[in-house]
Amino acid sequence: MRLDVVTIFPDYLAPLDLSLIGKARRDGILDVRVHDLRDFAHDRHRSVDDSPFGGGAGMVMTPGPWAAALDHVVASGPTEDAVVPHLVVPGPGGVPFTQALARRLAAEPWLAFACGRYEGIDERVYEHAQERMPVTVVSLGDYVLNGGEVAVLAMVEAVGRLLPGVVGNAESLVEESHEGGLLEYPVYTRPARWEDGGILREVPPVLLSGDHAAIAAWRHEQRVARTAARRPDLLPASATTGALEDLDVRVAVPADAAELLVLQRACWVREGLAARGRWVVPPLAEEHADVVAGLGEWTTWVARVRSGEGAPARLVGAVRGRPSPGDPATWEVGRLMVAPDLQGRGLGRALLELAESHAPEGTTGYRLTTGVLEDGNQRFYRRAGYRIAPGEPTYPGAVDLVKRRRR
Ligand code: JD8
Repeated sequence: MRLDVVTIFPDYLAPLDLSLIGKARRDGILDVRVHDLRDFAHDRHRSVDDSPFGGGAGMVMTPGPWAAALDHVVASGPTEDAVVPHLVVPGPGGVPFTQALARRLAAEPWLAFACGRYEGIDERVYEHAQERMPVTVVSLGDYVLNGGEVAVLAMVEAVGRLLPGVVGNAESLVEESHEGGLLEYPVYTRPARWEDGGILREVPPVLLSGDHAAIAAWRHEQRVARTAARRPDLLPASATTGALEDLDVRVAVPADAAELLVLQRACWVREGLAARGRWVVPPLAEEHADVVAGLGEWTTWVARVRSGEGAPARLVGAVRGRPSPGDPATWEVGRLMVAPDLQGRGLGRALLELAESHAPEGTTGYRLTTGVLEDGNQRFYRRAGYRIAPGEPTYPGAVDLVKRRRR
């Protein structure tokens, strides 16, 4: 793969001489060429910036040197596999740089990187470049750097290490974070028993067992737990879809009431807004004491993400059930809630089935209530076999749904 980098700070890219990327260059796997933008600035001061049109702080990089530098790079090709490079321009407003993007770029024979500085590069340079080669503006992350060089160092390493022959055992590329969505498992090496200033720290025994199946299972569990604790947004659907075993599900106790109150307010706020004061939405009208009282009148289950080291286990879902006060053959289900950021992954369905499964012998049907304006919820319950109940709903602004219990 050929990589060209244009910058006003060539020394910033010196780390690419080191370690695996440095070796890959010496092994001819990577052909990295760094160009000094000032070599393409031909005024007395070799200036590459000027004050911004329209005013404002800082300076903007002028188009002339950039156009000349990029044309020089293109003209110094083609490589045997590409006529022009794919130009990657780091910028805080770019598309997020991810492992998936790194994999896509690693499949390209020729990449060029334009490192901006100051307040950025004159916008016409992007037009100039787009007329000659593919251009992608890429951001390393949602924070502000002073220039593109650091981003290029990270991108070249993330892309370069994916090329065959760069990382010794390609096997290790497989089980990494962001490959397959789960974070990596904790790693240990000798000594198995570490004397740390009077504290004996031991390696998890399973890792010393030689039982590879048990080790693989433990490592997967650690990856799910860590991901759930640190990056629930990465959790593949499978991790929360119906897979309650990935979660810590228990019968709620008064100590859970505070978090339950927070979760129910978060899950019913949209319904509350829709009501616009026309009716009371009970979960929003409750205080902590009401939630505690509810734990006495219903059996409530809480689902927590089994968190990794030390991180508190997050309450991500709940549901409750009880024999209907007026008709014990009917099992009432209520307060089904899933943290808004985890909805749509099947956890709600799993919790509904959990509550239904606890209906006692003799139960002939289920009954629950949801918001009359909550079309999504009503569709969800219909998909679970519920139908609108005849007659007046349990409370204003609601609709009751019932389902016969199948034997
Ligand atoms: C390129 C100039 C500095 C940015 C005024 C600060 C990437 N994730 C990222 N954060 N910041 C950058 C980045 C910042 C750059 C340049 C990349 C060129 N600056 C500018 C706009 C606000 N100064 C980045 N990738």
